Parts: sequence; structure tokens; C-alpha cells
Amino acid sequence: MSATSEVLVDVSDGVATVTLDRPDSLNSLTDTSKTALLAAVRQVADDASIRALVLTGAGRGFCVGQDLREHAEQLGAGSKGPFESVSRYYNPIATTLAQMPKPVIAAVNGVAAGAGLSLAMLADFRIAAPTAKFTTAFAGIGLSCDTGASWSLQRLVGSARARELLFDARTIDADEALRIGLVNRIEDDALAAAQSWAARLAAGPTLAYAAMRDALEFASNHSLEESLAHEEPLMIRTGSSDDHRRAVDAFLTKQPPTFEGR
Ligand code: T3D
Repeated sequence: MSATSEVLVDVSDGVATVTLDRPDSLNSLTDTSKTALLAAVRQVADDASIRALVLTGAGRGFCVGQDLREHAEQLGAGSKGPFESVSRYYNPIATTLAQMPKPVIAAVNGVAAGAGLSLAMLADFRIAAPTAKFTTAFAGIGLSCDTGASWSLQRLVGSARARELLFDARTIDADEALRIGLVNRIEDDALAAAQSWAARLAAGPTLAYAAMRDALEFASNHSLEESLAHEEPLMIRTGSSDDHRRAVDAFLTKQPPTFEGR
């Protein structure tokens, strides 16, 4: 797997760990790191031997979103960079993560802010360190929101809380994040817990997981009748898989199932 000095990629037992690696600025995102992150998540999505992804940050931060030093330099120079950043980097990173055909877990080892929080919210699951903190941050610098925060935040915490967290941009701690449903669990070693969960999922029916995510997202804004119609082809697709056939045989012969993602 490719890795750059700003984004590390490690693959072990079918689990890719992608680490944002600019710890001095809490893993803020520069053009270089956004380019590397986009390449890394695309590679993980396309590599069938990788069956789960863990996203984390080096040092005491997870990711604080846009690097505001580079941003200020670009604004000062009259560059188009800040205005093209959403379409060039943030949107393709968001869609690749949200449509990843395998489970994604964010190990939120420290502060997550702005687009960094948005990245964590696009994962299927979030495990927070006890010291992690969370802020949408956008309002603090007079921006709206990006990287799917408008879509993901209200799905996780509900419309009223999403609006409050966006407008107020206050920082919440891991306990509050757990209480409002922003994270799934708090673990002393968030990365180890995420990798262990990801390894379990990587050995599971990844085709079915991707179809479940698709079905849940569709059903969140469609009627029961529309959702039933959407479930049907997904059931046909997963029901036609080798994974399904072998798992049924395993059940009937009282063996543990094995899944290969096809
Ligand atoms: O181009 C476009 O399209 C725009 C796209 C925007 C997407 C976005 O993500 S907008 C949101 C950008 N992020 C922020 O506004 C967050 C700014 N950071 C903070 O508010 C605070 O740092 C935190 C609440 C996140 C953490 O506070 P704390 O007290 O734990 O840490 P700190 O001391 O503030 O930060 C530690 C260092 O990281 C510090 O550097 P220094 O002074 O020790 O050299 C700080 O400047 C640096 N840092 C933190 N956030 C950023 C950053 N450096 C560059 N960019 C940052 N976003």
C-alpha cells in the first residue's frame, strides 16, 4: 500500500489502518495530506484483500480539519485553492468513505474538529479515547459545513442537536459524545479496540455489511413500501453470494461459517 509522510497506511490481517500523520497541528489537512488521504481511501476501497478500514490520527489529535495556516496563505495569495478544496478533495474523500464496500471504524484518539469530525462521522462506527473531544468548529471561522456534516451529524444525533452543535460549535467531551450517540464506545486504547473490532468484521460477511448500510441509509428517508422494494435486490445480491451459500452449508453441518466477501 502507498503511504506518504502525511498519511500512513498499514495493512494487517485484512484490516487497513490509515493514520493521519501531522501530529504537530493535530493532523490538520493540507493539500498534500488531502491528496494522500484520497489516494489511500480509494486504494482501500478497490483492494479486495482489505476487508475493513480503521481511520485514526497520530499523536494527541484525531484531525482538526482544514489546515488554517495553509488556508490563510492561499486566501492571502488570492488562490482559488480554498474555493476548489471541497470539490477537489473533501467531497471525493467523503463519498469514498461513505460508500466503502467494507466496514469503516474511526478510532478517535483525540480532538476531532471541522472536516476532521466530518470524516469520523462518515465511518460506520466511532470509538473514542476518554480524552477525545469534538467540535464542528465551522461556525468559529465563519464557514457553513462540509465533508458531509450536514448529512451525517443529524443522522447520528438528531436534527435539534445537530443544529445546536453546528451553530454553537461548542466542544463536547467523550462522555457527552457517547450520551448523544455521536460515538459508539469509549475505550482507553481507542485504536487497539477499533482494530480488534475491525478484525472481527473483516472475518465477517462484508458484502452483507455494505448492503445493510445501503438499506439503512435508503430507509432513513423513504417510506416502508419504498424501503421494502429497496431491500429486495440487496437480498437477492447477498443471497446469490458464495458467502451466503457456504454459511448456510456451515449451519447445516454445524460448522463455523467462513466469509470471503464474494
Ligand atoms: O478550504 C476549504 O475548503 C475550507 C474547508 C474547511 C473545512 C474545515 O475543516 S473548517 C474547520 C477548521 N478547523 C478549525 O477551525 C479548528 C481549529 N482548531 C481549534 O479550534 C482548536 O485547535 C481545537 C479546539 C481543535 C483544539 O484545541 P486545543 O487547545 O486542544 O489545541 P490547540 O492548542 O488549539 O492546537 C494545538 C496546535 O494545533 C496549535 O499549534 P501551535 O500553536 O502549538 O503551533 C494549533 O495552532 C494547531 N492547530 C489546531 N487546529 C489547527 C491547527 N493548525 C492548523 N489548522 C488547524 N485547523
